[in-house]
Amino acid sequence: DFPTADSNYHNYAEQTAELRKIAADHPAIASLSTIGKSFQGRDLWLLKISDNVGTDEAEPEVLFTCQQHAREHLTPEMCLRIANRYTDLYGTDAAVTNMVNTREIWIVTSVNPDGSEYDIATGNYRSWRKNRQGPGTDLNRNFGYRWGCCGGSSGSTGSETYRGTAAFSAPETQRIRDFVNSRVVGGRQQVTANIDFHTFSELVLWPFGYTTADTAPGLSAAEQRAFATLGRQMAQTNGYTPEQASDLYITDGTIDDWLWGTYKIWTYTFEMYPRSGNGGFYPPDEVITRETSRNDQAVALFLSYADCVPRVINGTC
Ligand code: 0X9
Ligand code: CA
Ligand code: CA
Ligand code: CA
Ligand code: ZN
Repeated sequence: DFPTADSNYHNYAEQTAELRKIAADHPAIASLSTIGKSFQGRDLWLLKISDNVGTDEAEPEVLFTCQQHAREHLTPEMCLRIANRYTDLYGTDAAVTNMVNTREIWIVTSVNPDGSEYDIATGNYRSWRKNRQGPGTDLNRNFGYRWGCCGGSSGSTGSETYRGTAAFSAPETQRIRDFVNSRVVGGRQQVTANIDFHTFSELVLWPFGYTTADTAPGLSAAEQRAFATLGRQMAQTNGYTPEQASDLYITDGTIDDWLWGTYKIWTYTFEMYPRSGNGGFYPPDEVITRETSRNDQAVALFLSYADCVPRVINGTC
Protein backbone atom coordinates (compact mmCIF):
# COMPACT_ATOMS: atom_id res chain seq x y z
CA ASP A 1 0.00 0.00 0.00
CA PHE A 2 1.00 3.66 0.09
CA PRO A 3 3.58 4.56 2.73
CA THR A 4 1.82 5.60 5.96
CA ALA A 5 2.84 9.22 5.44
CA ASP A 6 0.91 9.22 2.13
CA SER A 7 -2.15 7.30 3.27
CA ASN A 8 -4.52 10.00 2.00
CA TYR A 9 -3.83 8.87 -1.57
CA HIS A 10 -6.43 6.41 -2.84
CA ASN A 11 -5.17 2.96 -3.78
CA TYR A 12 -7.23 0.94 -6.27
CA ALA A 13 -9.60 -0.53 -3.66
CA GLU A 14 -10.13 2.91 -2.15
CA GLN A 15 -10.78 4.46 -5.58
CA THR A 16 -13.33 1.71 -6.22
CA ALA A 17 -15.05 2.33 -2.89
CA GLU A 18 -15.12 6.10 -3.47
CA LEU A 19 -16.63 5.71 -6.94
CA ARG A 20 -19.28 3.32 -5.61
CA LYS A 21 -20.14 5.79 -2.87
CA ILE A 22 -20.45 8.68 -5.32
CA ALA A 23 -22.82 6.66 -7.51
CA ALA A 24 -24.83 5.40 -4.52
CA ASP A 25 -25.17 8.89 -3.00
CA HIS A 26 -26.23 10.56 -6.28
CA PRO A 27 -28.20 7.96 -8.25
CA ALA A 28 -30.04 10.55 -10.37
CA ILE A 29 -26.88 12.07 -11.81
CA ALA A 30 -24.07 9.51 -11.37
CA SER A 31 -23.69 5.96 -12.54
CA LEU A 32 -20.73 3.61 -12.32
CA SER A 33 -19.84 1.01 -14.92
CA THR A 34 -16.70 -0.49 -16.35
CA ILE A 35 -15.12 -0.33 -19.80
CA GLY A 36 -13.58 -3.75 -19.23
CA LYS A 37 -10.57 -5.17 -17.47
CA SER A 38 -6.86 -4.48 -17.23
CA PHE A 39 -4.22 -7.07 -18.16
CA GLN A 40 -4.38 -8.51 -14.62
CA GLY A 41 -8.17 -8.42 -14.54
CA ARG A 42 -8.95 -5.24 -12.62
CA ASP A 43 -12.01 -3.30 -13.71
CA LEU A 44 -11.32 -0.02 -15.47
CA TRP A 45 -14.05 2.05 -13.84
CA LEU A 46 -16.14 4.53 -15.81
CA LEU A 47 -18.24 7.07 -13.95
CA LYS A 48 -20.89 8.95 -15.89
CA ILE A 49 -22.23 12.24 -14.50
CA SER A 50 -25.20 13.97 -16.12
CA ASP A 51 -28.84 14.81 -15.52
CA ASN A 52 -31.06 11.85 -16.53
CA VAL A 53 -27.91 9.79 -16.19
CA GLY A 54 -29.58 6.58 -17.34
CA THR A 55 -30.47 8.12 -20.71
CA ASP A 56 -28.08 8.76 -23.59
CA GLU A 57 -29.06 12.35 -24.30
CA ALA A 58 -27.97 14.63 -27.15
CA GLU A 59 -25.44 16.51 -25.02
CA PRO A 60 -21.72 17.08 -25.62
CA GLU A 61 -19.79 14.24 -24.01
CA VAL A 62 -16.56 15.03 -22.17
CA LEU A 63 -14.02 12.39 -21.17
CA PHE A 64 -11.54 12.79 -18.33
CA THR A 65 -8.76 10.19 -18.12
CA CYS A 66 -6.27 9.73 -15.31
CA GLN A 67 -3.29 7.56 -14.40
CA GLN A 68 -2.14 6.13 -17.69
CA HIS A 69 1.21 6.17 -15.93
CA ALA A 70 1.38 4.09 -12.77
CA ARG A 71 3.44 6.36 -10.53
CA GLU A 72 1.46 9.51 -11.28
CA HIS A 73 -0.67 9.09 -8.17
CA LEU A 74 -1.87 12.69 -8.01
CA THR A 75 -3.93 12.09 -11.16
CA PRO A 76 -6.61 9.70 -9.84
CA GLU A 77 -7.03 12.23 -7.05
CA MET A 78 -7.76 14.81 -9.77
CA CYS A 79 -10.37 12.57 -11.41
CA LEU A 80 -11.94 11.84 -8.01
CA ARG A 81 -12.07 15.55 -7.25
CA ILE A 82 -13.94 16.22 -10.50
CA ALA A 83 -16.30 13.33 -9.68
CA ASN A 84 -16.98 14.61 -6.18
CA ARG A 85 -17.41 18.26 -7.17
CA TYR A 86 -19.76 17.63 -10.08
CA THR A 87 -21.99 15.51 -7.85
CA ASP A 88 -21.78 17.14 -4.40
CA LEU A 89 -22.21 20.68 -5.76
CA TYR A 90 -25.09 19.79 -8.07
CA GLY A 91 -28.10 21.93 -7.20
CA THR A 92 -26.11 24.44 -5.14
CA ASP A 93 -23.35 25.71 -7.43
CA ALA A 94 -24.86 27.27 -10.57
CA ALA A 95 -21.92 26.57 -12.91
CA VAL A 96 -21.67 22.94 -11.80
CA THR A 97 -25.42 22.43 -12.10
CA ASN A 98 -25.44 23.96 -15.57
CA MET A 99 -22.61 21.70 -16.79
CA VAL A 100 -24.17 18.55 -15.31
CA ASN A 101 -27.48 19.44 -16.99
CA THR A 102 -25.98 20.15 -20.41
CA ARG A 103 -23.04 17.72 -20.70
CA GLU A 104 -22.42 14.01 -20.27
CA ILE A 105 -19.23 13.69 -18.25
CA TRP A 106 -17.25 10.44 -18.41
CA ILE A 107 -14.45 9.84 -15.90
CA VAL A 108 -11.87 7.03 -15.94
CA THR A 109 -10.00 7.46 -12.66
CA SER A 110 -7.27 4.93 -13.46
CA VAL A 111 -6.34 3.66 -16.91
CA ASN A 112 -3.46 1.67 -15.37
CA PRO A 113 -4.54 0.11 -12.07
CA ASP A 114 -2.14 -2.87 -12.39
CA GLY A 115 0.86 -0.60 -12.66
CA SER A 116 -0.24 1.69 -9.85
CA GLU A 117 -0.88 -1.21 -7.46
CA TYR A 118 2.53 -2.63 -8.36
CA ASP A 119 4.12 0.75 -7.70
CA ILE A 120 2.91 0.78 -4.08
CA ALA A 121 2.78 -2.96 -3.32
CA THR A 122 5.84 -3.11 -1.07
CA GLY A 123 5.18 0.10 0.82
CA ASN A 124 8.18 1.67 -0.93
CA TYR A 125 7.59 3.42 -4.23
CA ARG A 126 9.06 1.62 -7.22
CA SER A 127 8.94 4.48 -9.78
CA TRP A 128 6.90 2.23 -12.09
CA ARG A 129 5.42 3.84 -15.20
CA LYS A 130 4.15 1.17 -17.61
CA ASN A 131 1.42 -1.46 -17.42
CA ARG A 132 2.14 -5.00 -16.10
CA GLN A 133 1.93 -6.97 -19.33
CA GLY A 134 5.25 -8.80 -19.79
CA PRO A 135 8.04 -6.21 -19.66
CA GLY A 136 5.44 -3.48 -19.44
CA THR A 137 4.09 -1.26 -22.19
CA ASP A 138 3.95 2.52 -21.94
CA LEU A 139 0.21 2.97 -22.47
CA ASN A 140 0.76 6.53 -23.69
CA ARG A 141 2.83 5.18 -26.59
CA ASN A 142 0.45 2.33 -27.51
CA PHE A 143 -2.40 4.22 -29.19
CA GLY A 144 -2.99 3.62 -32.89
CA TYR A 145 -2.50 6.98 -34.56
CA ARG A 146 0.92 7.10 -36.27
CA TRP A 147 2.03 4.44 -33.76
CA GLY A 148 5.82 4.29 -33.59
CA CYS A 149 6.10 6.72 -36.47
CA CYS A 150 8.53 9.33 -35.40
CA GLY A 151 11.10 8.43 -32.80
CA GLY A 152 8.78 9.37 -29.97
CA SER A 153 8.67 5.89 -28.43
CA SER A 154 10.89 2.84 -28.13
CA GLY A 155 10.86 -0.67 -29.60
CA SER A 156 13.05 -1.95 -26.77
CA THR A 157 11.12 -3.92 -24.18
CA GLY A 158 13.16 -2.51 -21.30
CA SER A 159 12.53 1.10 -22.22
CA GLU A 160 10.29 3.35 -20.13
CA THR A 161 8.60 4.36 -23.40
CA TYR A 162 8.23 0.85 -24.87
CA ARG A 163 5.42 1.14 -27.39
CA GLY A 164 4.32 -2.53 -27.24
CA THR A 165 4.26 -5.17 -29.98
CA ALA A 166 1.57 -3.41 -32.01
CA ALA A 167 -0.79 -0.48 -31.78
CA PHE A 168 -3.34 -1.27 -29.06
CA SER A 169 -1.45 -4.39 -27.93
CA ALA A 170 -2.22 -3.40 -24.32
CA PRO A 171 -5.65 -4.39 -22.96
CA GLU A 172 -5.93 -1.01 -21.23
CA THR A 173 -5.55 1.03 -24.44
CA GLN A 174 -7.91 -1.39 -26.21
CA ARG A 175 -10.55 -0.69 -23.57
CA ILE A 176 -10.20 3.10 -24.02
CA ARG A 177 -10.28 2.68 -27.82
CA ASP A 178 -13.38 0.47 -27.68
CA PHE A 179 -15.17 2.84 -25.33
CA VAL A 180 -14.43 5.88 -27.49
CA ASN A 181 -15.39 3.95 -30.63
CA SER A 182 -18.66 2.99 -28.92
CA ARG A 183 -19.52 6.66 -28.59
CA VAL A 184 -20.03 6.98 -32.33
CA VAL A 185 -23.81 7.21 -32.44
CA GLY A 186 -25.67 7.77 -35.68
CA GLY A 187 -22.35 8.14 -37.46
CA ARG A 188 -21.21 10.95 -35.17
CA GLN A 189 -18.61 10.85 -32.39
CA GLN A 190 -20.35 12.05 -29.24
CA VAL A 191 -17.22 12.78 -27.23
CA THR A 192 -16.16 16.30 -28.08
CA ALA A 193 -13.43 16.91 -25.54
CA ASN A 194 -10.88 15.18 -23.29
CA ILE A 195 -8.33 16.05 -20.66
CA ASP A 196 -5.72 13.35 -19.96
CA PHE A 197 -4.07 14.03 -16.60
CA HIS A 198 -0.39 13.29 -15.91
CA THR A 199 2.35 14.48 -13.59
CA PHE A 200 4.60 16.37 -13.53
CA SER A 201 5.88 19.78 -14.86
CA GLU A 202 2.78 22.02 -14.68
CA LEU A 203 1.96 22.09 -18.37
CA VAL A 204 -1.12 22.38 -20.56
CA LEU A 205 -0.36 20.55 -23.82
CA TRP A 206 -2.25 20.27 -27.10
CA PRO A 207 -1.73 18.11 -30.23
CA PHE A 208 0.18 17.03 -32.07
CA GLY A 209 2.96 15.29 -30.18
CA TYR A 210 4.38 13.37 -33.14
CA THR A 211 5.55 16.43 -35.04
CA THR A 212 7.06 19.79 -34.15
CA ALA A 213 4.98 21.40 -36.90
CA ASP A 214 2.15 23.55 -35.53
CA THR A 215 -0.25 22.31 -38.19
CA ALA A 216 -0.41 18.96 -39.97
CA PRO A 217 -2.80 16.90 -42.08
CA GLY A 218 -5.99 16.92 -40.01
CA LEU A 219 -4.96 19.94 -37.91
CA SER A 220 -5.68 23.23 -39.64
CA ALA A 221 -4.33 26.62 -38.69
CA ALA A 222 -7.74 27.64 -37.29
CA GLU A 223 -7.96 24.46 -35.22
CA GLN A 224 -4.45 25.02 -33.93
CA ARG A 225 -5.42 28.55 -32.96
CA ALA A 226 -8.45 27.27 -31.06
CA PHE A 227 -6.31 24.68 -29.25
CA ALA A 228 -3.71 27.28 -28.30
CA THR A 229 -6.25 29.91 -27.27
CA LEU A 230 -8.25 27.67 -24.94
CA GLY A 231 -5.01 26.06 -23.72
CA ARG A 232 -3.61 29.47 -22.77
CA GLN A 233 -6.87 30.50 -21.11
CA MET A 234 -6.86 27.36 -18.98
CA ALA A 235 -3.19 27.87 -18.12
CA GLN A 236 -4.05 31.41 -17.01
CA THR A 237 -6.25 29.92 -14.29
CA ASN A 238 -3.80 27.36 -12.89
CA GLY A 239 -0.42 28.93 -13.57
CA TYR A 240 0.76 26.07 -15.78
CA THR A 241 2.80 26.64 -18.95
CA PRO A 242 0.79 26.25 -22.17
CA GLU A 243 2.48 24.76 -25.24
CA GLN A 244 2.15 22.23 -28.02
CA ALA A 245 2.88 18.67 -26.81
CA SER A 246 5.93 18.31 -29.07
CA ASP A 247 7.48 21.43 -27.52
CA LEU A 248 8.17 19.17 -24.52
CA TYR A 249 9.53 16.32 -26.63
CA ILE A 250 8.36 14.24 -29.57
CA THR A 251 5.96 11.46 -28.68
CA ASP A 252 4.07 8.99 -30.85
CA GLY A 253 1.21 6.67 -30.03
CA THR A 254 -0.20 8.96 -27.34
CA ILE A 255 -3.87 9.15 -26.44
CA ASP A 256 -4.22 12.79 -27.48
CA ASP A 257 -2.83 12.30 -30.98
CA TRP A 258 -5.20 9.35 -31.39
CA LEU A 259 -8.28 11.19 -30.10
CA TRP A 260 -7.65 14.22 -32.28
CA GLY A 261 -6.21 12.39 -35.28
CA THR A 262 -9.05 9.86 -35.39
CA TYR A 263 -12.08 11.80 -34.14
CA LYS A 264 -11.17 15.48 -33.82
CA ILE A 265 -11.85 15.29 -30.09
CA TRP A 266 -10.51 18.49 -28.51
CA THR A 267 -7.91 16.97 -26.23
CA TYR A 268 -5.38 18.36 -23.77
CA THR A 269 -2.73 16.73 -21.65
CA PHE A 270 -2.31 18.34 -18.24
CA GLU A 271 0.99 17.74 -16.46
CA MET A 272 0.21 18.50 -12.83
CA TYR A 273 2.34 19.54 -9.83
CA PRO A 274 5.24 19.93 -9.24
CA ARG A 275 6.93 22.14 -11.81
CA SER A 276 10.28 20.41 -11.32
CA GLY A 277 12.45 18.69 -8.78
CA ASN A 278 13.45 15.29 -7.48
CA GLY A 279 10.60 13.25 -6.14
CA GLY A 280 8.34 14.91 -8.66
CA PHE A 281 6.15 11.84 -9.01
CA TYR A 282 5.69 11.50 -5.25
CA PRO A 283 4.50 14.74 -3.68
CA PRO A 284 3.31 14.29 -0.09
CA ASP A 285 -0.40 13.69 0.40
CA GLU A 286 -0.64 17.08 2.12
CA VAL A 287 -0.66 18.74 -1.34
CA ILE A 288 -3.54 16.71 -2.81
CA THR A 289 -6.31 19.22 -2.07
CA ARG A 290 -4.30 22.27 -3.05
CA GLU A 291 -3.00 20.80 -6.30
CA THR A 292 -6.26 19.25 -7.48
CA SER A 293 -8.39 22.28 -6.57
CA ARG A 294 -5.89 24.33 -8.54
CA ASN A 295 -7.52 22.88 -11.67
CA ASP A 296 -11.14 23.54 -10.71
CA GLN A 297 -11.41 26.67 -12.85
CA ALA A 298 -9.59 25.14 -15.81
CA VAL A 299 -11.93 22.14 -15.72
CA ALA A 300 -14.96 24.43 -15.50
CA LEU A 301 -13.74 26.55 -18.43
CA PHE A 302 -13.00 23.43 -20.45
CA LEU A 303 -16.47 21.99 -19.83
CA SER A 304 -18.07 25.29 -20.75
CA TYR A 305 -16.46 25.18 -24.21
CA ALA A 306 -17.14 21.49 -24.81
CA ASP A 307 -20.17 22.27 -26.95
CA CYS A 308 -17.90 24.06 -29.46
CA VAL A 309 -14.25 24.71 -28.72
CA PRO A 310 -13.77 26.92 -31.83
CA ARG A 311 -16.17 29.36 -30.15
CA VAL A 312 -13.10 30.43 -28.13
CA ILE A 313 -11.80 32.15 -31.31
CA ASN A 314 -15.28 33.19 -32.46
CA GLY A 315 -15.46 30.15 -34.72
CA THR A 316 -18.52 28.03 -35.31
CA CYS A 317 -19.32 24.32 -35.12
O1 0X9 B 1 5.76 11.24 -21.84
C1 0X9 B 1 4.55 11.35 -21.59
O2 0X9 B 1 3.72 10.51 -21.90
C2 0X9 B 1 4.06 12.59 -20.86
N1 0X9 B 1 4.95 12.96 -19.79
S1 0X9 B 1 4.99 12.01 -18.45
O3 0X9 B 1 6.07 12.49 -17.62
N2 0X9 B 1 3.65 12.17 -17.63
O4 0X9 B 1 5.16 10.66 -18.86
C3 0X9 B 1 4.06 13.75 -21.81
C4 0X9 B 1 3.30 13.53 -23.05
C5 0X9 B 1 3.32 14.78 -23.88
N3 0X9 B 1 2.96 14.51 -25.23
C6 0X9 B 1 1.69 14.30 -25.59
N4 0X9 B 1 0.75 14.43 -24.73
N5 0X9 B 1 1.46 13.98 -26.82
CA1 CA C 1 1.40 12.94 4.85
CA1 CA D 1 -28.11 14.38 -19.41
CA1 CA E 1 -25.09 11.38 -25.45
ZN1 ZN F 1 2.41 10.51 -17.53
